[in-house]
Order: sequence, then structure tokens, then C-alpha cells
Amino acid sequence: MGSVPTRIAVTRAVSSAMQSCELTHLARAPIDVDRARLQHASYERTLERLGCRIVRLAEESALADSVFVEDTAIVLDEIALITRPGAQSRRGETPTVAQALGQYRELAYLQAPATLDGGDVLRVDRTVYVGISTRSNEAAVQQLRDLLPRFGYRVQSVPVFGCLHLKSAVTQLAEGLLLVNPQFIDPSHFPGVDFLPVDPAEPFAANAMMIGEEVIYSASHPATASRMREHGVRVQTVEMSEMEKAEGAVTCCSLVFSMEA
Ligand code: CIR
Repeated sequence: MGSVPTRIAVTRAVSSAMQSCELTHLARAPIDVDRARLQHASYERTLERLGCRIVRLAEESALADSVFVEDTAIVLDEIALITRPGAQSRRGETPTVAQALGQYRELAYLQAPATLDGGDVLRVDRTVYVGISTRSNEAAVQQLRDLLPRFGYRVQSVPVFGCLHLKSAVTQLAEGLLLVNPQFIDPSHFPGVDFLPVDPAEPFAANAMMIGEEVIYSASHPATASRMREHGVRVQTVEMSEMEKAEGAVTCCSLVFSMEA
């Protein structure tokens, strides 16, 4: 687009150990790491086209899931919270993310017994929704309630069933419009918004990434993408097959935030 970037997207190179990733709801399938790298590069180019400057962290070859940087931090305009990921194997991912984010935001750290994956956190306006999942717990919700109201946020917990994270179940497409799989969460936790349900044949289709007026979305869910387009959503598709075998999706692979804050 050639415009001056207004956002930063922190990403991390795909680990050569990605095949040993954590899996919760999926059976293990062979991951083509070279293909994952190509898909990741194309995802980064899409972010750039939408006005993001990429800050790519170096590969952590021993950390199989480290491409999924979303889980390591919650970046708000006022502060970045470094999480304590629910999977023990992922806790080593946070120091390098904290080092990068510390250049842009004041940092705060979640403490044990809290566990939190960023994939369980969805901010809609001034409400921070937190999925209670196999990765994220009530102690994390309590710590967010201690930290965030001073910046004008309210924190709302949402039980998640049958999928990995809150953002596997619901994400934002536009002001006042959420993409949802109502089998994984109870939509009544989100008052005052409209919902676009995923196509029932595509249960893992509720993860979309809103960047300004556009939405980055996996090419694996064409029926739901059609629903989105019919609804007037501007969809930019990316190939994510290898990330999806690792139970990842589009939001998981970056931490996007405004440069101006
Ligand atoms: C995990 O189980 O932690 C990784 N294999 C997938 C993490 C995906 N992250 C996300 O949805 N935010």
C-alpha cells in the first residue's frame, strides 16, 4: 500500500521443532515446516500490506510453539501484560517477547498461580473478555481485575468448552460484530453486539483477525468466509494449513498494537 505503518506486529520465526507442538483437541498430523515458513512469510506480508511494521523475533528452535506469540502477552494502549502460559512447555517463550515489547509499552507480569494464554483474551472496546479454558484460570482473571480497571477496562470471564481458547470460539469482525461458534461459548456473555455464526460444517472457523477495516482470515474456512463477505466484511485470506495442524490460527501468530500509544 506504500503508506506509513501505524501499527507494529510482533511475530516470531517458525521453530524447526514445531512438529512437537502442544495439542489439546486435535490428533497429531505431520507438519511440513518449510511450508509453515512460507505460509508464515505470506501472513507477514499480508500484515505489512495492511499497514503493520513487522518486528520478527529470532527463531527459538527448542520451543515448538513459539511462533504463536499471541499467547505470551496482552498488549493494550496503556500497558503490556506478559502472560504465564498454561502449558509448561511454553513458559520459556515469554522473556524474549517481554524484551521486545518493553521498547513500546510499560510491562506488567502475571504471577503464579495465574495461568493465561493470550488466545484466551479478547478486548472489545473497554471490556477485556477472558476465556476460562484448559490454559487460563480464575487466578489470572483476578490479577487482570487488579491491574486493568485503573485504565478504564472491565474484565469479564467466559467459560470455553470444546476448543483451545476463547479466540477459537469468538473474535471481532467490525465494530459491534462478532464472529462466533455458539457451541464453544455462551454468546450471552457479550451483550449489545451482533453475531455472525460460523458455518456449522466449519467449527474451527471463528478465529479472524481484524486490522482496521480489513479482516485476515484462513483460506481453510471458505463457507464462513462467504458468510462474512455477504455481510460486507473485507476478507483477506491466507493459507494457514500447517499452523492449523498445530492448533493455531490467524490471531495466534502476531501481537499487533498501535505505534502511537
Ligand atoms: C498450543 O497448544 O499452545 C499451540 N499448539 C497452539 C497455540 C495457538 N495459539 C492461539 O490460538 N492463540
